[in-house]
Amino acid sequence: MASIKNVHIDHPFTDQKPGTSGLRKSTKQFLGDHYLETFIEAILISLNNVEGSTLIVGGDGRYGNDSAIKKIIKICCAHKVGTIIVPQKGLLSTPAASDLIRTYSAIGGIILSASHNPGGRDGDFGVKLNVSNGGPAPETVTEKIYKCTQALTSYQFLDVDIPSLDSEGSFDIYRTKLKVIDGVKRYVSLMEDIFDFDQIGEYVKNDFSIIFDAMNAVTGPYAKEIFVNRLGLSDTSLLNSNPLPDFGHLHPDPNLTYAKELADLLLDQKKYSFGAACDGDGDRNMILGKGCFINPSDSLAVITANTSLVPGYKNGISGVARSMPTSMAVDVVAKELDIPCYETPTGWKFFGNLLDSGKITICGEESFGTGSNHVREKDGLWAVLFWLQILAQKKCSVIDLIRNHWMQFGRNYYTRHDYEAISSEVAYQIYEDLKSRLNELIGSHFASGVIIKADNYSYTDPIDRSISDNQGLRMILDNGSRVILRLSGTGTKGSTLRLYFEKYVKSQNDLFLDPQVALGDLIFGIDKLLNIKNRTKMDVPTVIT
Ligand code: VG1
Ligand code: CO
Repeated sequence: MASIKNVHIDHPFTDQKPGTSGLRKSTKQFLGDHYLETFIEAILISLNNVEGSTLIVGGDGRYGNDSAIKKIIKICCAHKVGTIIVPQKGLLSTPAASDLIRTYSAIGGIILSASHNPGGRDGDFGVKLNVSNGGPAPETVTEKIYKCTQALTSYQFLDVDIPSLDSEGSFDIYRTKLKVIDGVKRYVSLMEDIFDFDQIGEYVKNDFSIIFDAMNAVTGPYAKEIFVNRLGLSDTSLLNSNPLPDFGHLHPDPNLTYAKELADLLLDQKKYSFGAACDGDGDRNMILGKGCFINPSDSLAVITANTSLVPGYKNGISGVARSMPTSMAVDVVAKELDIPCYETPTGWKFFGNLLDSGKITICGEESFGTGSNHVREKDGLWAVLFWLQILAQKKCSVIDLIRNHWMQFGRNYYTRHDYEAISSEVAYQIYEDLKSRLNELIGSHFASGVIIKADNYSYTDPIDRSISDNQGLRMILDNGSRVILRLSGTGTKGSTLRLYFEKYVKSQNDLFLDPQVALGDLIFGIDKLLNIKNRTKMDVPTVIT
């Protein structure tokens, strides 16, 4: 007979503060006694009324996924959660989780992922909480959870054996129903509702060569079903498509540094017409063409400009939103389409109210994230299919598509420089240095312009009027150029400094430069101002996008 056990711990864990997207720590820390358990207990307490409710649980397959899911089920059973839905093998991408929450009217979902951070015993682990609209928990909820952990010295669990999660089935455990479902089917049918698979299939089979890199993470099974079984491509169009606990030592962050194998195939060897990759939990995407990389900010603008070509959006879009550091390329398109464009802080949770209220249909971030109102998360495979649908309709190459876009709308040159895992003290000094000088910078010359605005970005949510301060330091020039500085909220080692540079160009003669050259004066200017290379002792950033 299964019984509920109460576990007491001596001291609460005081470091369980969720960051930009969930709680992320080293795998070792999460494996420590009671660490995961207390955080889950705090989530269930903070959600209110979990008794009898439905909860979605799964993860990106990284080291510890299966055992963490089983621990969570036991704690949920003790809290008398009504139904727990777990996809087979516990594999669940973040966008698919968002969809399942909405489909099953669940109270929320727990996604075990540290997203684009490396996995394995020596990597990172994480817990993302999504709420009943399918989106990441808003700050009010994460604050409540954090506060709860500060005083939490006990948790409860049902002492019972949990059945294997390897195959579909339905199990009664104490007062809870556990349903292990096919995790891929429902997501793929959602994609089929939005896109014309027949048209994409015809195009990619006949005129096109395509390669998709799942980075040994969660999108492998979804990609196999979509690209091979539904669109009719061969297995060889998939790279790294078996989810592995350590992602095969890959860093599952789809950018030019960490998805180098794919980048080389497209940019150096020019082997394929189209290439794409997704991150650990499947919410990010990188798009490449033959000899051409698509900056994620441009991707958002191209998607927005072409929604009429995709069946799911043929009735029009209500508006768009981008995170503050994302380039204003999408603003230019929104103006042309005469639809509103909102600016939000970094992190998908800030799009939730705008999507729920119908004010926006499409949104995105410079960090390889794009999505729409079909779920409440960024969605990597959705973005890949979106690009394929546009290309199938226009029957053009990726490079022609982006060049034509710039010729029509002008180009927002854009780059992000990341200084990863630097000393927190140095990062803090650089940040505080700029913060303290913001006022005096207004009116001064910088690069090829004059600074007309320098502030610490603060956001008031247009729907619930909640205020989020300290969302990034920004300098805006009289010629529209912007330089932004933020500290990452997803890293687990030291601090990561992010610098964002943007410059708008309309003249047809200046559209095809290397962004590092086009933005050279801004890049030089910020280093001169803050002495970044010297202070970090790094000649070049860890990652340049
Ligand atoms: C980063 C990105 C941000 C994104 C977040 C979560 O946050 O900059 O745009 O929403 O990761 O993405 P930060 O605080 O490190 O800059 V994921 O795919 O890691 O959930
Ligand atoms: Co992610």
